[in-house]
This record gives sequence, C-alpha cells and structure tokens, in this order.
Amino acid sequence: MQRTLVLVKPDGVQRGLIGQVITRLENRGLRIVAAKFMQVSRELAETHYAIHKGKPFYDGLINYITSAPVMAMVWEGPDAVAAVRQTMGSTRPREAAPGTIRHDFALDVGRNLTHASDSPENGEAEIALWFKPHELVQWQREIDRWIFE
Ligand code: D4T
Repeated sequence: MQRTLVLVKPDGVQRGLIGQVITRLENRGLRIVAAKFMQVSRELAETHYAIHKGKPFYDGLINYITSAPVMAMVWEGPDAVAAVRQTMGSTRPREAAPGTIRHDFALDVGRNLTHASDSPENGEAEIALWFKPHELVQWQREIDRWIFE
C-alpha cells in the first residue's frame, strides 16, 4: 500500500472545495490516513517547495500557500501517488483532462487548488515533513476487500 500527501490549498479552502476533494478521493477508493486543517508557516512552505527556489514563480507560490489555511491529508491505496495525481489532473488546470479536479474547478496554475506528491519517495518525505508519526492512523475499512484486490 502506497501513501501520498494531499493538500487542499488556500484557494480550495476559501472556495469551500475541501469536501469535493475528499469525496473524489473517497469515491476513487483511496483510504484516508491523516488530516489536519492548518495555517502553513513560511518555514514549512519554503522546505516543502525548496526544489522550486530561484524559479520565477517561487515567491508567488510561497505567498499563495501561506496566504490562508490549508487542509493537509495523507491518503493511501495501490499506486496512490499516481492514482491521486491522475484524479487531480495536470498542474496547469487548463491542460487538465475533463473530469479531473483541476479541470473541473480551476483555471490558473497559480490557483490550482491541490497538491499531491509526485513520487513514492517524495510522498514519504512530504508526509514526514507535514505529519508526526502518531498523527497517521492505521485502520481497515469494512469495504476494503471490495476495493483492494
Ligand atoms: P504541486 O506541487 O502544487 O502539487 O504541483 P505539481 O507537483 O503538480 O507541480 P510542480 O511541482 O511543478 O509545481 C509546484 C507548484 O508551483 C506552481 N507553479 C508551477 C506555478 O505557479 N507556475 C509554474 O509555471 C509552475 C510549473 C504550481 C504548483
């Protein structure tokens, strides 16, 4: 079972889309492992987006993610990283496939609603950055055997 970090970014929270994002991930069959509603510090934002430091959009990205609260979550499932990114759609919402969250709810890359880890390794690193081990809940759903082969 693979795990991935999901953020509903400030625009998603302000627009009342937390529930829609959770519903789509639940509908897909993914299982929630952790969630917290939080204001992102500059320090956390800069660590999370360290790879983008120096890029033209970096300052805007840090200001955006720290501008209002986010919903941070961990989800798991088979190939969860790829599955969640598929459900989110392309980083640039106007290139995202119809039916994906970013296609259906967004237009601009700087207001693309969600974040999802882009590899299993980054997923584990991001989960460790955003959550303490005791915040991750290990559990089974009654319905798991009808979703996980
Ligand atoms: P996140 O990390 O937010 O899930 O986005 P992606 O993983 O889908 O895409 P990314 O790391 O390439 O970009 C991180 C973040 O930067 C914003 N961004 C990106 C931007 O504002 N302008 C740009 O040109 C790019 C490439 C959007 C997402």
